[in-house]
Amino acid sequence: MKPPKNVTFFPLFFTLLVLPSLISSWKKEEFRNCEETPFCKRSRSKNPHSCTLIATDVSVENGDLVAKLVHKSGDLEKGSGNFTLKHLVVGVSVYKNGILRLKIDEGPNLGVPKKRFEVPGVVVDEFLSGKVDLRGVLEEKIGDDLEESWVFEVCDGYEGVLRRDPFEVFVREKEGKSRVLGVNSNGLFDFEHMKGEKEEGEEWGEHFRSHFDSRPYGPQSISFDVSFYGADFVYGIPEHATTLALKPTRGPGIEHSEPYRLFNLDVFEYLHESPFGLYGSIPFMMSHGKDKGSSGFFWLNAAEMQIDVLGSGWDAGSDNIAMVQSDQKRIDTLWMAEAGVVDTFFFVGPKPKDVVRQYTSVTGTAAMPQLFATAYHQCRWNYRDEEDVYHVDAKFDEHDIPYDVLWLDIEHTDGKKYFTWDKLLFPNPEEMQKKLASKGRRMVTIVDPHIKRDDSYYIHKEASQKGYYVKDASGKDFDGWCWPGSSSYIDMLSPEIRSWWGDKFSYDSYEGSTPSLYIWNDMNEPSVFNGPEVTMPRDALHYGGVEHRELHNAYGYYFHMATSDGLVKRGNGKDRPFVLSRAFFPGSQRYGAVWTGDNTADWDQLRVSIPMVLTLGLSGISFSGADIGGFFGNPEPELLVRWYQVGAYYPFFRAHAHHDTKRREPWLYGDRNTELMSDAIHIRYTLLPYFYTLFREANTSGIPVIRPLWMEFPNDEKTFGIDEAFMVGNGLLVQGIYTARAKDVSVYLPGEQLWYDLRSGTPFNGAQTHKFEVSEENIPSFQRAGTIIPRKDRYRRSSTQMEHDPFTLVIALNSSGAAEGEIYIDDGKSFEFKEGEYIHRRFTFANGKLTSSDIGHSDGKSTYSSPCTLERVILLGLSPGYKTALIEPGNKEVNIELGPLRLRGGQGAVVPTIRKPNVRMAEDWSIQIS
Ligand code: NBV
Repeated sequence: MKPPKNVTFFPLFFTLLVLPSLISSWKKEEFRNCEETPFCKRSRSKNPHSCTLIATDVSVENGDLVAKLVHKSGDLEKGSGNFTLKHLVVGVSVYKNGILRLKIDEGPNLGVPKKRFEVPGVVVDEFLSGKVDLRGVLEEKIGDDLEESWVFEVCDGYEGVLRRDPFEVFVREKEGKSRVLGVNSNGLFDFEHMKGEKEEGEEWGEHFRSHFDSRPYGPQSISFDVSFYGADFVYGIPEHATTLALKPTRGPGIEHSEPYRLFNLDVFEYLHESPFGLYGSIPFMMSHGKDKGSSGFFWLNAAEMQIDVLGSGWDAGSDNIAMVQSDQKRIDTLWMAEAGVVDTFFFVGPKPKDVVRQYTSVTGTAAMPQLFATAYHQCRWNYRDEEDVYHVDAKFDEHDIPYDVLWLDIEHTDGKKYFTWDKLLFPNPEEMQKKLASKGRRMVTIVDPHIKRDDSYYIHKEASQKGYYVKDASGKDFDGWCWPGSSSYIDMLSPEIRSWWGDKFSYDSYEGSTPSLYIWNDMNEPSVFNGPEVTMPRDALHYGGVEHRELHNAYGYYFHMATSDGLVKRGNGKDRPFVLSRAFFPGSQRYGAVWTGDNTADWDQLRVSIPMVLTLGLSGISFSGADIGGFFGNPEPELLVRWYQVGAYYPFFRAHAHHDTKRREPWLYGDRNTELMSDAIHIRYTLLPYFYTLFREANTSGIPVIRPLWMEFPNDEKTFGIDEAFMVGNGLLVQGIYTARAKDVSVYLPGEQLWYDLRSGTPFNGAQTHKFEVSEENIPSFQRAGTIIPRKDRYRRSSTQMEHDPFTLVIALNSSGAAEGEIYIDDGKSFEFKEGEYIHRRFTFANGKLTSSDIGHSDGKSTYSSPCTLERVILLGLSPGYKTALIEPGNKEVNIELGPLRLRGGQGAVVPTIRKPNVRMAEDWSIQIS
């Protein structure tokens, strides 16, 4: 969306009245395609083996392998002016747990006009301290090569190879030497080095529509191919609204496809099936295949990137003599970036979860959210005023629907000046927050990075005086149009500026804020209405002379980081922050949640939300969701209900809508629909203990809360292409309904074990596709035999009010009559869990005995105390004949009865139940049935 050109006056009412009418669906021509992006066009037109680089002067330095890359003929290139780049510098290092890092940059001190940008603050310190000195380095001839290459150990079972001529870096299995992952196996590597001065007549600037990019350092792109060996599919590189398994973008039969673009953009009404880049970018891809399992590749680079997935036969006719063992199946990909350096990470897997663990060991695992944040959020642009807030809050109670957070969008501010309140609409913000807090509810306000250029606005005054804004190419504060009109953007690259920004969240500074207020970062791509492609010009300048083109994709990440750190500071480091961000980058998982932006109220967008959230999850960002109901447009009631039923399983569960849409709180569509939406929300609350345990798993291991089926069943080929069904943890399989008036749906249940319908308890065979009748009441969901799922079955107003409620365990027995599961409990808000203040227990059921034992505390003792007890055990798949249960400690015997399954949205099935064991969740106990 763009405001009219030459607007010099941008009054407030313009924002509200005129802008919405300018908003229309996605305008392709407003955004660059590959053809219009010189580096992309150039890289894409390269032929296999056009790279003539060889690695020379190889040596081991400080435990790394170091080499120079030169053309066979000598120097790299004759530069213009007085500058000749002789070589590129290659560094190969190895880190714990099977990770190889490959860095390539311009050689030092050869007259390069500017040091290329390396993205700070993404790779975590723990990873860096896990560097290992290269072991087992030896020379070996690869294939028919004339010269020797260098081989070294990566980890047990895998070795790395730095091939000299032709230059290539790959990882292979030690035994059998078959390859896993490689860079430049097709010889597409290219590195445009910066030049000194322009030659006569040379033009480096670029035009796009009415915008001009001065490109003061000329072209500086990098591209190379990456091959995933043994792969059937590749996944990852969010954010795109498309399938989970990435479709090829080039190759026989594929015409006019764009590469997958990674360039953070505020895209209006995005399409549900497109390789176009959306709000966030994670240059991480993983492969999966039957033969080799999974491997992964990550390029730490914040410049615009374009990635081609090359379909088989893409190189036909190009004389691409395989540099690789020809019998190895593989998927080739081409990675192209406008600037930056090569800083890449190879992950050997071999299981999907290993790759995710390896990737998150580099960029960090997900932050542990507060419990309230994992519950239901109610949002809309905008809840008008305090009265509206109280009304919505009361209606939830009237309809017995729980919710935890009420959100305020941009209209709550005084003229889109963040950290302020519209005094007429919100005269008593503190009181309002306190009233909601008394029911255990929180509020969220929006804080965007564009700052109104208004001298009476304290943020603007300070930022301009201190020089904290991003500068334009001429060195003046960059001035762009956004919601408040003329705006400048805080330079989030600087740690000093981030810290200043963080201080703005202190209770003293942010007037009207209380401890129950949390934050939403929107428009942080950054969105600039009158900028090229609705963002900041690439030649804008950041702290340290970094050009915007070099860090564009990380701008929103630093903003998210600064906000999240600010919330930690305001509470003296005691409370976990909650910040939702629209833009993201690798590492964003450490700072909070993200959502999939401005989707539309239609069925296709409901469907695509699942692969989008799954992709974010396997790329480290577990805490994500899509706007329930669709942001733009008015969902028909059936769509809204189905959206709640699927959305109840999104890790981030929030309803949201554009201000032009009809109000759509869950009680506005008639009693039946209210009941259905309420059921869906209740399911989430019932399963909160399970979700919270999964959030902890994501926090410790990086494994996402919701997962593709193949992550749990990596050997089952039938799961590799599935993205309409998903796993919640390892225990639940959920299938969405994505069409109107659906009568039946086919669901593939993987694995050899049974699956129990979540509401009826009916068992279904695994390794089969079942056709299920579809009811309006719920969407197909199943518990996997062999798992134990913790629930809380009492209905309250908010998650906070459930804190001391007792638990239910649902045991789904496998064919050996066994099952296991976990529960994680802590205070739900502080960081004390980091000091061991939590309960983490494993439940094991075997030989008729259920036992609870501590995990995660080395001394076997939990220091966190909780009064919570176990009120019910449900046994699915129990053979007949069991009558009693003996509970220890206490030597108490109770009968096994038939009791209701008690999940809302079901028909009241009855199942074997042990009532009131009343043991404490924090303690060791056992229940023996006979
Ligand atoms: O702040 C207004 C909206 C917000 O509701 C939405 O969630 C964001 O994605 N925001 C975008 C700006 C304008 C959208 C048309």
